[in-house]
Amino acid sequence: MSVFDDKKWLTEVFADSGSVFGLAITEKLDEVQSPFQKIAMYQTSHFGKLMVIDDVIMLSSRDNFLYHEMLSHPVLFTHPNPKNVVIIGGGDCGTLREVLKHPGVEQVTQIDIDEQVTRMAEKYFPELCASNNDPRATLKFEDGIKFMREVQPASIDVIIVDSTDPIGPGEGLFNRAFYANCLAALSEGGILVQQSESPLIHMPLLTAMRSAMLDAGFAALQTLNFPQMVYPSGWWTCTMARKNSAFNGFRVSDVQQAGFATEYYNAEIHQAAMALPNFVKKAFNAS
Ligand code: SPD
Repeated sequence: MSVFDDKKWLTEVFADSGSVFGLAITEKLDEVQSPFQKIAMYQTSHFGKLMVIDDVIMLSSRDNFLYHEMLSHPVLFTHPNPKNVVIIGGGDCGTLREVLKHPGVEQVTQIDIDEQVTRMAEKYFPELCASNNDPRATLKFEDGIKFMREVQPASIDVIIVDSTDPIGPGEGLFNRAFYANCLAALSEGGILVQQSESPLIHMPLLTAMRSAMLDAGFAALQTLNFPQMVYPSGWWTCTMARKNSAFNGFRVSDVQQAGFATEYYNAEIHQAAMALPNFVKKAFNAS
């Protein structure tokens, strides 16, 4: 729930943790009500443009690189040879841009239910959409849950779920049935990665996601943590779930020799993101 008040502060209230996050706004730029959700755009004083969906902050120009890089590069450098990648959600195209930096990726299909998110991103975050015309990219605007139910089994190497919180259209992306369809869609050794909220204030959701992934039949899980100022608590995670086999590190020398630029991600960050605090390990072991 966020409020844009007449003092030009946009504040998002996190009732479940009794906390609030705010950004100074200089102008409301746009608002559309799509068939699925309300999408608003703001100009902030210090964080560039800001996209808010159903009153929940999605991304800012200034710090989206953290989330988009961490949702893309760790999983792509963990899989031995990812060629076919599917992004569920991700309509702002920031994750797509990162995935397309990998020359070995041959095909990326992005499925976001709401075309309006991409149209708004093209207008207000053109830098994130700069690679949308890459011949390897296909943008579909349809239900990602249905897509995953119907896609050819064992045809995808990496699935990235870049969704909203588990409310509204994103709700069905956080349960066992969806994960079971992802598992079937993945090729041998394939990996699903999903944004998995804050370790500090969303632990019940994070442990429920992990349990649902294991219940669906995934062989191994790995949760990575990273900073994300504009999300609740400023501390966020993504969780990787692997088909058939355990996690066994990542391709460190390929990261070090990657011929593309990143702002946050590197081999040391990847290593550090895998380190979990004791309270997180305890919660995972207990669930
Ligand atoms: N609390 C908001 C979490 C939103 C996560 N997804 C954002 C999508 C950015 N591509």
